[in-house]
Amino acid sequence: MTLQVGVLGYRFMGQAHANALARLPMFFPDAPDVERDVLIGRDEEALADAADQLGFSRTATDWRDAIDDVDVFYNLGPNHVHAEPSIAALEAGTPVFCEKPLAPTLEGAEEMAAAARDADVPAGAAFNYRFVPAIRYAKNLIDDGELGEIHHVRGRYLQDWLVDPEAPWSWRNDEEMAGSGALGDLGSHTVDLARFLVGDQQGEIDRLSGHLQTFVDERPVEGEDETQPVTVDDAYSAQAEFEGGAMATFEASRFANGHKNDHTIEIQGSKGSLKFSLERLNELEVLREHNRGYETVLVTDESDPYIEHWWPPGHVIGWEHTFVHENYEFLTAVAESGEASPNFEDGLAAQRVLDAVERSDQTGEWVDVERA
Ligand code: SOE
Repeated sequence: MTLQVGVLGYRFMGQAHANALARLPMFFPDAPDVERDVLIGRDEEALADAADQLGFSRTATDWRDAIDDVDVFYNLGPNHVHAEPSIAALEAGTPVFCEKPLAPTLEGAEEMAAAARDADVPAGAAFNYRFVPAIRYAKNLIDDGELGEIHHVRGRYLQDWLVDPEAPWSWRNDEEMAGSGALGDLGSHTVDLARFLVGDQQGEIDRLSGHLQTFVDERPVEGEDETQPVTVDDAYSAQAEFEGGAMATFEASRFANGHKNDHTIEIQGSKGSLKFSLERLNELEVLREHNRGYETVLVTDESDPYIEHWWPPGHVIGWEHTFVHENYEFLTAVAESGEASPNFEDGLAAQRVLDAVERSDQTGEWVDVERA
């Protein structure tokens, strides 16, 4: 059976996922067959061009016309269009795959997770960094007890595309459309990785203290003689505690001059430690013995997670491959009527942490992360 896929959104994420769908049959022959069926957007002309370029058979300017007409619905639009179409698709019994953060607000994420619970179909959350082979390798080390009891988690995600005050305004700078800024866009990834890596041992993030900052509060609108207010954070930081007692620090910025897409995570445990950097995503630094220093493990062997599908050992893979892996897992869950992982519950759990950072920033105090 061929899964007909409907995709809302054709810019950055639309391209990343369309590329992944095209690569699947070439590199993952056991993946379900998919057809890039309908591309959904509002601007008819741009949509037609994008459908042509990205290999979709047809277009629709209203998601309502497409959601129960396809086997899978991908919601890759801006954050404020995540909830309504995703909930409607789930109610129509169509599996949904949604970009992160799940919604602009915790309330929206709760509604989406509730719709996913009621629906008997997979609802996947797009945390692509879980699908970096080195991250899977790290998770296996932690699960096998090689790091012992986890004491510290440090995650930071640094970009610098807004450091110029003349950089144009976009929906990512607007609270209504995005929910939050660096916090939701970047922090959601780091929080998800932290949960993914140590959550089985340490449980959820229990409480935290957070801080948000906006450095430039209005920006020019591209091609127009006006500015728009920036109503989200440009950067956030937080210190947190897991239920199991591990301490965490998190940070993200769009003003980290010199850092383009620098996502790092470090974990220290009683028996060992590890360090990962997205800028060197084929490597993992692992410390296995106190005082013996870190060894660099090259995660490019056939035996490493997902690598057998690509090139001979040492022929590195990149950022776009993470999308292929995540599409493979999600579509396999759809074809086998299995569980998506990560799913909307993971999206909601991350959103509870984002919400706690915002509440703590407002009160200036430590706050508890909301519970299920
Ligand atoms: C832009 O800040 C962005 O593209 C995020 O939206 C992505 O989730 C992240 O992977 C890279 O940066």
